[in-house]
Amino acid sequence: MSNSTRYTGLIDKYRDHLPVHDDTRIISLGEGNTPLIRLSNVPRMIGKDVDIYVKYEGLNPTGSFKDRGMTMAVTKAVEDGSKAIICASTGNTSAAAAAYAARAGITAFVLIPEGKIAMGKLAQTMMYGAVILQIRGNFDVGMQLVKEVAEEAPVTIVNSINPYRLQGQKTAAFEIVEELGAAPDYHCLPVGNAGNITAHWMGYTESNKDGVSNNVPKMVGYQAAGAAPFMRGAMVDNPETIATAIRIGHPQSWDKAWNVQKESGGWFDELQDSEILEAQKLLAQSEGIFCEPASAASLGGAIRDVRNGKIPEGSKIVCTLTGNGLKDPDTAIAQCKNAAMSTIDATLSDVKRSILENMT
Ligand code: AN7
Repeated sequence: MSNSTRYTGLIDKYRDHLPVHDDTRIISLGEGNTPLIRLSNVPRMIGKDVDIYVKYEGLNPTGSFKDRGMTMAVTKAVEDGSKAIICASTGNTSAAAAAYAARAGITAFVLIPEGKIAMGKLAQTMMYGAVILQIRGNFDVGMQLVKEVAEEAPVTIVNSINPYRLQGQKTAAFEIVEELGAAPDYHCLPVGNAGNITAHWMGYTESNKDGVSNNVPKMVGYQAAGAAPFMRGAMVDNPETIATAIRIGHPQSWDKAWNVQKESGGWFDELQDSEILEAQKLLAQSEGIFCEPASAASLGGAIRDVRNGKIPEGSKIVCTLTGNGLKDPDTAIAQCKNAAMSTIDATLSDVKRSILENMT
C-alpha cells in the first residue's frame, strides 16, 4: 500500500463492494468521483423550497456515466481472457467501449444506428479506434444482432445486460450518499434501457444494508415521449426523439426497472422533446452546466414534478446528468439560433458599440 492520495478510479476506491480480486488487472481511466453540484438559481426560479443537486456524470473520462460500467465490464472481460468486446449503442456506450478497449489493448466492435448518433460520440468512437458498424436500423435492432452474434463469435457483450456494467454504475449512488451523508429523498434519471436507474437502486440499497445510509430514495425515471415504453406499458417499435441517447424502444432492463419503481415507491413519466431542450437550456443559462439533451430529461421532469407538488417542498432531490453537452454540438447550436452572436468589423468602435448594446 502506498500513501498516495491520487484518485485511481472507482474500482480501486470501491473494490470491497465490487466483484474484483486483489490481483485483478484494473482497466481504468480515472472514472467516477464526479461533482455533485447544488443548484442555486433553478429552485428560486420555480419558486419552491427544494434542494436540487445535479450529479454531473458528463465529467467522466469519455463524457458520460457509461465509463463507470465500462471500467468494470472491460476489466472483467480482460480478466476472463477476452480479446474483443461488442456493443450496440446510441453513442455513449460505443465511446466508452472504444476508449476502455483502447486502454486494455483489445478490439471494440460497435453497432450504431446510421445517422442517429450525436457528432461528438461518433468522433470519439472513431478516434479511440473502434471498428464501427453503422446499421440501417435503430438501437433495438442492433442490440438484438449483438446478442445473436455473441453466441457465435468470440466477443464479450458490454451493453448493460453484462452484469458487471451495473456493478460499476452503482458506485454513483455510493458517492452521493458519501457526499450528502444520506440518500436523497428523490433520485431522478433519464431512462433508456433502464440499466442506470437499476444500478443506482442497487447502490442505494447496498449502502442502506451496510448501514452507511439510513434511507433510500424514491427513484423517478423520465423518458422522451416518442420513446417511452415504460409509459406505454409495452415495447415501442419505432422510437423517436431529439435526445438520441435515449432513442430506445425495447429497454433491456424492463423487469428490473419495474421492480425499482415498485420497491422505491417512485414513478416513470415522459417529456416532450421541447421540454427536454428547454430544461437543457435552462440548466446551461441559469447554472452554467452543459449536459446533453437526454440528460436534461432528469431535471426537466423533476422541475415539473416539483411544480405540480408530486415532489413536495422540503425535499432533497438528485438529478443525474448522464452525459456532457459537448457530445451533441449540432443540437445545441440548432436550438441557440437566437444566441447573442453577431459578426462585426474588427474595429475598436464596433466592439465598443456591441458591448454597450448588450449590457444588461
Ligand atoms: C446520456 O449509449 O443506451 O437507461 O447505447 O447515453 O441506462 O439506458 C445510452 C443511454 C441516459 C439511458 N442518458 O441510460 C447507449 C445508451 C444518456 C445515455 C441514457 C443513455 P439507460
